[in-house]
Amino acid sequence: MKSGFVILAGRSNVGKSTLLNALIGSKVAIMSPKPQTTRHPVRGVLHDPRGQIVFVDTPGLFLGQKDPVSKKLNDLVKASLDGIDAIIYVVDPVRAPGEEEAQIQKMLKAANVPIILAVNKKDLTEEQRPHLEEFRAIDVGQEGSVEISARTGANLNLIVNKLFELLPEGEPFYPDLQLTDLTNSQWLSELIREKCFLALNQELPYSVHVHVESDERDGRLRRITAVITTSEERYKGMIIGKGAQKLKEIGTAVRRELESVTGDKIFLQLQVDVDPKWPQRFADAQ
Ligand SMILES: Nc1nc2c(ncn2[C@@H]2O[C@H](COP(=O)(O)OP(=O)(O)OP(=O)(O)O)[C@@H](O)[C@H]2O)c(=O)[nH]1
Ligand SMILES: [Mg+2]
Repeated sequence: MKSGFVILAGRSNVGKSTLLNALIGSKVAIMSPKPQTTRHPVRGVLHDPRGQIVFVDTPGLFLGQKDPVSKKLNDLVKASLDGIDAIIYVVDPVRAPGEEEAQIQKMLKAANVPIILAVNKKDLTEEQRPHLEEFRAIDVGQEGSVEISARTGANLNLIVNKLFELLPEGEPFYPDLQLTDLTNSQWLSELIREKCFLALNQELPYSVHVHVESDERDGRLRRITAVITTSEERYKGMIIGKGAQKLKEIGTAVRRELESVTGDKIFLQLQVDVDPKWPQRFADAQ
């Protein structure tokens, strides 16, 4: 049997988390059209007759902001390259490569780990992927290149086959049924954060942190209370919205998804708090 750790690396918003979920066949990581969605290196476990692959989804490298959260996220990406068996380098031919891509490639070349280049979003037309040729031409010394769609699952089997060739023999790291290293409460916080990202405008997402305060079962009813913390008073107003409409929209989206995944009836109470120090606290806690 084979086993090993494989990291998903690439700049922000290229589809790493979408790819992780598609590879695992279950929603382990949250996804959104906004940059910097992923904040923790989330693990997803693929169980296969050939062995076990532990995929590590990372925060995208993001040079846009100099706040403590972004800096910490970039450090996390670099640190997670330690002790892994292979890298899937995910790129998005919709956007021009630029400085972030150059930095990632420098990091990857220095890592001395087998790389598979995954050119994502194959489901889009060639016109929608104007930078396809530039990305096809990337040479980071990769073992192979695959054009995939994380959204439709196209060609993901080619990645998995290649990985089983590359990975060492070894015992599985996780028990048979375990798909992720996130606890229920961590996953729940992430789900709430995803719904915030989807409901809110561009500048807000980096300023949102979610903590689940309680999660109790009462027969088939599950009662959850969670606090959404943001760094400024004006953001709090935006999250709550006129007549609490926005917060209601976020709550409904969380409840719907949770009910469909678990089959439970969900009672969800969301509260919004302001704490200007949370970004620094987040960075310190990592
Ligand atoms: N058309 C298309 N869109 C995709 C595909 N994969 C991901 N996306 C979209 O790209 C956006 C970003 O996806 P994520 O999976 O959150 O990207 P990420 O690389 O994890 O981003 P960060 O966590 O911010 O680093 C989302 O809107 C996805 O729906 C794909 O194969 N095709
Ligand atoms: Mg992500």
